[in-house]
Amino acid sequence: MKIGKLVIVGRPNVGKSTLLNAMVGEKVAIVSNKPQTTRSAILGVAHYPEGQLMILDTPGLHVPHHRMNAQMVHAAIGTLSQAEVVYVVVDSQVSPGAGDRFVVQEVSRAQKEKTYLGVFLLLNKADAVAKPRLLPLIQEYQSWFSWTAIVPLSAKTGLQLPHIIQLTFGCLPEGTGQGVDQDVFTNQSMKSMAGEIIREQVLQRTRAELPYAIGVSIEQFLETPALTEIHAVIWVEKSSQKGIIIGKGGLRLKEIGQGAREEMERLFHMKIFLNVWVKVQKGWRDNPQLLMDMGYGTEGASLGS
Ligand SMILES: Nc1nc2c(ncn2[C@@H]2O[C@H](COP(=O)(O)OP(=O)(O)O)[C@@H](O)[C@H]2O)c(=O)[nH]1
Ligand SMILES: [Mg+2]
Repeated sequence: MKIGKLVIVGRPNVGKSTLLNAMVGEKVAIVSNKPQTTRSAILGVAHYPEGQLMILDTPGLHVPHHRMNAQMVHAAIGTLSQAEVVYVVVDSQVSPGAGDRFVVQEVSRAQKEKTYLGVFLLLNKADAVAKPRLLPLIQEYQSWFSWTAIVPLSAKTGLQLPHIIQLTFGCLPEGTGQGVDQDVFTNQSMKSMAGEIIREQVLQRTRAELPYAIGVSIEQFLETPALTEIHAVIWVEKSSQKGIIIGKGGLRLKEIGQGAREEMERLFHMKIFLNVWVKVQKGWRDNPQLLMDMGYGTEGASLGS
């Protein structure tokens, strides 16, 4: 059986987490149309007939402005040292830009320290682009790096997904390891997944600037035979943001809680009692203790030894 360690990097919002979920076949990373949805490296395990891929999804690489963002970018770059295969994901709807160049530079730098078995450029969102428009993109990216292959695909529709998986296993040597159990698909705790699911609901039900200002901590996570009781806090920077999340007559918060509870029950296969508060804490993104509590520490996920 082949076992490969794969790291997915790219600018924010190019579809890295969607790709991880598609490969794993389960939702392990939350997704939204807002940049910086993914805040820490998330491990997903994809099981295929050829073997297993241990996949790290990372926060989007960008020039950071807050301590939280600096930790995110640092953690994302750090994962490159653990990879055997790297996927650099770009959005084929937009021209190659400074953000993509930054990502490729980081991969080039990491490659000086270690030799990868494969480095693929994935032109994601190919479902949304006319084929002739892909050619100039491929030519441009080709001049940036000596890729193992450039593959247009769609994480959303699954277009060309089997092809990239086949190419990936083609790079990996035959191994003797056992891998992890077939029913394991992430290393995240239910507690941290619960926080992420709540954050996804907030991202999906609010607009504009708010996403950057929110964080979720799980204050209590009690498993009983009958149900799992979860008490969570959504942290915001200002009281006006608290108002937005709570909504008229508390309606939006109610929807967030209900949506999150349904998603948790579906993913965890158990009955959930969920209580969500909103609290204002100015500057929480620069507060190391709160960041640790929310799981955005510098440690991040690991692909193991
Ligand atoms: N049309 C299209 N949209 C996609 C595709 N992959 C991701 N998206 C969308 O792009 C947005 C960002 O996706 P996400 O996975 O959170 O990106 P990340 O920030 O790189 O992890 C979401 O609205 C996704 O639904 C794709 O293959 N095609
Ligand atoms: Mg993401």
